[in-house]
Order: sequence, then C-alpha cells, then structure tokens
Amino acid sequence: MAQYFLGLDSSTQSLSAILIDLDIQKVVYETSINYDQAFPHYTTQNGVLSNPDPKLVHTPPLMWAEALDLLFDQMRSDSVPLAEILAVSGSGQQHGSVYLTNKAPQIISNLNPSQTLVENLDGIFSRPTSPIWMDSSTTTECEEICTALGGLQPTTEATGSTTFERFTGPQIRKFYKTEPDAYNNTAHIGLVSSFMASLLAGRISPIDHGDGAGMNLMDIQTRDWHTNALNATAPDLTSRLPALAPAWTVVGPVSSYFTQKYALNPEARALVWSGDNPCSVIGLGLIREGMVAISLGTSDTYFGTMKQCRTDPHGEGHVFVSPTGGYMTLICFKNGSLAREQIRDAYNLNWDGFSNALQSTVPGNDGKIMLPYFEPEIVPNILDPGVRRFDLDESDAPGNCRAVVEAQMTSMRIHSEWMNVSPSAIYTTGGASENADILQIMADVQNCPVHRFEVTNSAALGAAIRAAHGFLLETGENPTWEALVSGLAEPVPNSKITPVPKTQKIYDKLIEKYATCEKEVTGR
Ligand code: XUL
Repeated sequence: MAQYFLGLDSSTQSLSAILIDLDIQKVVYETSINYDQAFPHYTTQNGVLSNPDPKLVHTPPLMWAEALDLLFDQMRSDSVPLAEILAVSGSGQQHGSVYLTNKAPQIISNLNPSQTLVENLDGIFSRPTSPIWMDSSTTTECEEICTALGGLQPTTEATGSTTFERFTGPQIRKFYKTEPDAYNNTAHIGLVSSFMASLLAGRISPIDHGDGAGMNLMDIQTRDWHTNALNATAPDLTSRLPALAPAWTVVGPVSSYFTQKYALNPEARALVWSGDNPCSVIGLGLIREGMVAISLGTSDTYFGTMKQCRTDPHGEGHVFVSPTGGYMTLICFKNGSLAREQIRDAYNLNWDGFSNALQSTVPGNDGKIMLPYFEPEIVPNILDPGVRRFDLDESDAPGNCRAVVEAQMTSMRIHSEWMNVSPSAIYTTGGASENADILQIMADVQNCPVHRFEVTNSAALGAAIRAAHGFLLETGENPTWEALVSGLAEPVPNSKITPVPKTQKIYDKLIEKYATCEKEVTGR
C-alpha cells in the first residue's frame, strides 16, 4: 500500500513540493511556484524586494503564505492523493525571520477555510517584511553580539558559528535598535521554517535544532536557547521565541484549514520544518558521520557530517544540527566555477582542452601552486582579491589548469580539518561534477571515493524523507536512515571514482606546502 509523505521547500525564489511514496521508494510528484511570476503584486525580483540600499534584502512573509494556498490548489488540480498523505514537513531558507503580534496564536489556530490565508492573516505581522539570508546590513550588531560573548572563538563555541550579518540574532538586534516600538509590539519571532510549519499545524511551531543553529542564539552543545546570546541580542527575547525541538518532532495533526479546504488527510501529521541546508543533508543521503557532499557550482560548497559537536576555531565553517541528530557543517568557498572558468578562458580552452591539460600533468603538479582568489574569498577570508602563484609560471597553461583544481580541493581539505573526521564517501553535485578528471583530483586529495549525485531539489526531498522519519517514529517504528534514503537519495550507479594510492604521499606534501603559502598570504 502506498505510503505518501509530502516535503515542501519555501526557498528564496519559489515554494516547491515533492511527494514520495515510501512503499516504492520513489518521488511520485513534484511542483513549484515561482513567486515573481505567480504574485507580481508583491513586486519582488527573484523573490526579494528591491531596495536602494543593496545591503537591505527583505521579503513580505505574506507572500510565502499566499504561495501555500496556491501550492495546495495546484496539488488538488493535479490530483495529488492529498487525502492519503501521512505526514508533511518542510524546508525553509535559513536565517530569515518572521515577526508576529500577540494575536498570532489565536489567528493561526482559527484559520477559516472559506477565506484565503492572506485574508486570515490580517493583523498577524508586527513587521510587514522579513529580513532574509541575503541581507548584510547588520555588521555593527554582529560586532556588538560577538564582543558581548567574548569574541570570535567563544561565540563560535557557544552558537556553532561566529556572528554573521544574515544570521537571525544580529537581525533581531537591529530591529530592536531601529524600531523599538515595533519590537515591543512583537510577541513571537520565528524563522521562515517555523512560520510555515505553524500555518500547516494550526499552532505556533517550535524551531528545529538544525535551523535554530543558524541564529547565533542557540547553544550548539545543549540545543537550548543560549541565555547570554539572548541577552546580548535584545531584551525579553526568551518570551518571544518558540521552543526548540528535534527535527523529527510532530507539532500536531495538520490544521483543519487544509483538511477542509483541500481535503488533506485529517490524520496527517504536521512535523517541524528545518532549514534548507539541514534538509539537503538528508536529500543528499548524508546519513552517517564522514559522509560529505561537495557541490561544484558558482561557489563550491562543502557539507560535512560528524557525530560529535566540534566547532571551527577560525569561524569559517558553520555548524548546524543535522536532522539525524548529529552535526553538519557548511563551508562555502567563493572561488568555485568562477575560478575554473577564468583559468579555462585565460588559456583559450574549452572543457575538453581543460581536461587534456589535467591529463597531461602529474598529481602534485611538481610543487606548482596557485591561490585562486579571483574574487574576494570567504574561506579563507580574503578581502583583497588577486591570484597568487608559487613556483608556477603564468605562461604554463596545463600547470595553471591543474593548479586551480588542486588548490580548490586542497583548500577544502585544510579548512575542514577542524572537524577531525576523515571523509568516508564524497557525493558531488553541480556543473563541474560532470568532469571525471576534476573528480579524480578530488578523490586523490581527499583520499576518499567520490560518487556523482544528481539532484533537483534536495531540500524538498530531504523534507519529505524527514516527514516519513518523524511519522514512523511516532507510530512506534524505528526506521533506519539507510532504509529511508534507499532509492530516494542515492548517488548515480557506477559513478564511483577511487583514489589512486600512490598519490597520497605526493598530496600530503603538497597540502603542507599549500598551507604555508596560504599562511603567507593571509598572515594567519
Ligand atoms: C546558509 C545560507 C543559505 C540559505 C538560503 O547559511 O545562508 O544557504 O539557507 O539557501
């Protein structure tokens, strides 16, 4: 018998849905609503309001709610078996915050199905727009909170990350400082994830530990609100925040608004939502310590997993709680495709020519090294961009091609060492993951097998799998993550690339030399 679970993804530009049938371990339905196209009346561009100050990036949260109505409408007209869905969960863009008045619990628990969500939510917002993860206007507040917590390392150890402009705590502090009356009028502060979960459950939802870790407000060790961080952020914050809860928490049955209006199964469980990165960890099948995903996109992103909580003393990697109950890290390297393409173009190559260059050079590149900071880099923090070469001539085209890729893989290895977990399997996604020569260097430098992974929406898929996990736990079963991701979140068959043993010594040496060059440039 079919076992349907629904995963939603409230992302920056769209609201998407994935329905899985756990019985046959397949995705059976997918759809997506693009905000700009569906709701021109909010005047968003790429899901955000334009502002003369590029540092201010907000979105009206009412639009996310309106999208929920349209999505259910769409699913009903597509004959999605809504009446048979067993549980729903979701993923939200991380860090974004939603500010509600004291009428919120009453409004949310009495949603009237003969009206729209937009009509129902009249009077619920104490702040009409939500700052989202792209907002970078809180540098002063970051410094204030970080100083109050004792500096970079204590802040990272306390909350999993040092303070970042987009993180929720600094955003709340700025709101309190610049709009004290509106802050006073705010009774509830949630994340995008918990706001959407609240609508589905018909009651204020907890914030899950994964998304909670992206706030600079949660104690990353105990998973409770961190009193000093709260005090450093804004007065009386405790009473404004919901409870924190594990990612498998059932908030309750789904709200009667959805059962009456869209014939959603009244027995269906509404789970807490999580952030898009924690959900993606499940959608990418990273269910055991040491499993890593590397996305080779415009920027390169490194998702690592660990059982124990360790934090990055340099504050470069974020630590979030994984939906498995362990920990995950997100490390973002800005000079990804950007740097590979710059080198390809500088030597007038196409990707085949780039691959030929990798094949015609040797692992370790005879000690030739490049630090590929075409743009200011996030990890390591380089504000003053510029490519630096060591024992590498700019005229050496093949040497430069190998050097840029070895630099990227080496940097990932060096800047994930604080986790103290050797990767056991790497799943790689994104444009450059099509290139087997790049993946061979990845496997050799990381000394770990690499598999290709094809994903469309790992966050929504991860949310659907989490819905299944929470549902089965509540019904007394003890589902294994292996069984849950099987068939749904697995790498491309036969795509495994194995490290070549004799390259290990060569790369150990190169990594040491690279670290020295990097120190020279960063001064750290
Ligand atoms: C993570 C981050 C983004 C958002 C939006 O720290 O800011 O990945 O979650 O996707």
